Amino acid sequence: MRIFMLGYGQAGGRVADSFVEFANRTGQKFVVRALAINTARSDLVGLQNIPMEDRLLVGESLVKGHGIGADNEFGAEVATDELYTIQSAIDKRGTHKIDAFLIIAGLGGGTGSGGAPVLARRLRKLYEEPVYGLGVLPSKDEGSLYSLNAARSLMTFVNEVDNLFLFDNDAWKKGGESVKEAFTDINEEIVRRFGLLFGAGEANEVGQMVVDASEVINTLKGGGISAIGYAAEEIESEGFLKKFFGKKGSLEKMDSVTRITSLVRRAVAGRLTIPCDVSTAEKALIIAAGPPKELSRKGMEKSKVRIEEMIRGTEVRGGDFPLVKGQHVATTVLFSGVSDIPRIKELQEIGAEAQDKIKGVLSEKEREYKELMDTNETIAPLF
Ligand SMILES: Nc1nc2c(ncn2[C@@H]2O[C@H](COP(=O)(O)OP(=O)(O)OP(=O)(O)O)[C@@H](O)[C@H]2O)c(=O)[nH]1
Ligand SMILES: [Mg+2]
Repeated sequence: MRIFMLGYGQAGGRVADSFVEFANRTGQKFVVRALAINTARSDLVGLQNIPMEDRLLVGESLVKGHGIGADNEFGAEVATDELYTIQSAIDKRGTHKIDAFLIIAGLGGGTGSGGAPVLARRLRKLYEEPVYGLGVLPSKDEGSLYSLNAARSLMTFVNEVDNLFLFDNDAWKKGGESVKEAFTDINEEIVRRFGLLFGAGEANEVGQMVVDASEVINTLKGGGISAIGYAAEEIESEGFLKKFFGKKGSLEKMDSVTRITSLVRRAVAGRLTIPCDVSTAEKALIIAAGPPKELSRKGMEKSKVRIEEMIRGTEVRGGDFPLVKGQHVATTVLFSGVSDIPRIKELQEIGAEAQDKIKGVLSEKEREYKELMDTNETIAPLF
């Protein structure tokens, strides 16, 4: 499907940049245009793949290109002020060839966390195409301000988009590695998963049951939060198979069915973009990618039945993403409208605690300051 990507803030810009790199590297055409929007000039300069003319600095009169330091209310204000500029930047690049918008933002910071929901609301008013969000959740070790920002932004963002994909940095960072060191790896994981989803329907090759953009759109219809599972496996060469199993034939045929069903099982049981209870999902979409002869129809049908038994809803779609020269078979399972997400509860709890603490500190500071000033009654003020 053809996507107009908007990377808002640092995380948003970097992830969008990784998508452009991925699309260029793999020859996929799903990124029609990618626009990076930020209040920090240095973040925009640091991008590597989004063309210079598609990097938009906003809020310059307010913050002089220095970012907004994790103040997401301010981030929302800047976005509101700059909506017209952003909107014209989008219009100038053209939206007639697209199937959907995707607004990507880190929800823990200020610029993207505050700006993304504001932009989503405007885009949904202006365009008929669906507007999706991809929200990156902060890691626990980033502190409670980030959790508070994420909890607040999330609640707004989910209502302003047609569907919100979540990705949890905390679930994905590796042990011993700080989140910052891990960003390159994490962003690669993000684009691999979403690349399969968005790339499907734009395949350059023909196949039996190719996934269409409308199947992705219908799975996402109804809104809420979505999670994605993924698994991949390298294909053994035929020489390898012959050597170990003698003549191929029935063995290989059987194998392609089992391969798809077991890959789908692994995609579901493995780490999701946001850990959640998938049995609460309303809809699901299974995509199998790889060389056409490996994409077993029977394997797909069996997997669809299995996922249907697993989720609350009944709408399970499935299809192929043929990649003639692929060396791997990969499956992606999209769970749409999931409702049991422990990490959101956790963010809300930490956020509420932080909010109380901030209020407490403010009133204490006021009282102490008053006391401090009251003790110096003998000194006359300057004015
Ligand atoms: N996955 C991923 N997360 C990132 C990346 N860069 C930053 N983050 C996360 O995004 C959150 C911070 O948001 P940023 O995008 O840096 O903030 P911003 O939108 O630029 O806003 P301000 O800098 O506060 O003005 C933190 O939770 C980071 O862990 C990245 O490249 N990849
Ligand atoms: Mg920033």
